[in-house]
Amino acid sequence: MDRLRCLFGDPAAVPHPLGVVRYGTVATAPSVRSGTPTVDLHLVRDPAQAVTEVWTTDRPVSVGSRDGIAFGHDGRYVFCAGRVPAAARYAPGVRQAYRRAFGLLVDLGYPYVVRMWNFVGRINEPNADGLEIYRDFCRGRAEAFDSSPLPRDTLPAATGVGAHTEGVTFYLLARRAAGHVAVENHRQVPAYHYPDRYGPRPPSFARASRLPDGELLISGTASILGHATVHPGDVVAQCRTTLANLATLAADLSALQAVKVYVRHTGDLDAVRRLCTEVFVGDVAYLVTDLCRTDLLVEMEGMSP
Ligand code: 3EB
Repeated sequence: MDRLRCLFGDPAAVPHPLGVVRYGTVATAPSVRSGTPTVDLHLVRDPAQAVTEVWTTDRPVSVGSRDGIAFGHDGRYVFCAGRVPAAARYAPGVRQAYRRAFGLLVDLGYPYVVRMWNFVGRINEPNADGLEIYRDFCRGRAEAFDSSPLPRDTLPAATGVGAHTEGVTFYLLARRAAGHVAVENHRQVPAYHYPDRYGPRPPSFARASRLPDGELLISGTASILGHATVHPGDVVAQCRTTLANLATLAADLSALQAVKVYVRHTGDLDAVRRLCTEVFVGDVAYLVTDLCRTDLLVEMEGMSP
């Protein structure tokens, strides 16, 4: 079928993994391991909560690495992962790493980026200039898109959350062929139009990407209406708003796959899990980490097959 699939489990059980992301207790630079591009993200404190995410289309994969970016591609899709080391200010390193990744996509012939994930250490802390590291990251990312060699018409769906190790790790999925559509959410201002009270450059992402075969890749989604956080301090209400935001993108939330739920406070996990199990049917990964706004307590993403 060649459709893009994501599953949580053992990569060895997948015939042709495009890329593997291990959410666990250590961070490593992306590399090709056991024949597959692999990246370890430090998003878990309790090893029992570790999750391995595997992307595949069931087609044979060619792998490699260049400029610290590990990649796997199968003729239709490429998975790439890169890392920006800890720094006093992130915009230059993020800009450079993104540009290297985009250059690689051009050279490999997969210029249509449909989905990106960004894991930002010390996300809510100030950089050397006092700018919040998430905002610093957004600046570098926006600059990379400003001078991107990629087709300029759409931004990818994305996730931007914290991590327990310093530095920025990112991974992405891109297509060889055009044809995906960026989707916005009428309940939310497009993130790339957020006012500058949220930072010098707005976040560069779309709310979802609709692929030509029908898959819908949904960005990290939070309790934001218009551009404002709603229900600060109330994790249950934030979950309900987030689920309503997801429901405007995907008609049937119970069909979502590879759902990841990022929770700021360990103490909120039980409440979040209770609400999510009422809605999601497939595997759900719960990850405890800081989020891009200090008033956000929960963020959710998934893929509609
Ligand atoms: C939001 O809607 C919540 O910076 O890549 C969600 C998804 C969020 C992606 C990003 C940020 C990002 O603004 C935060």
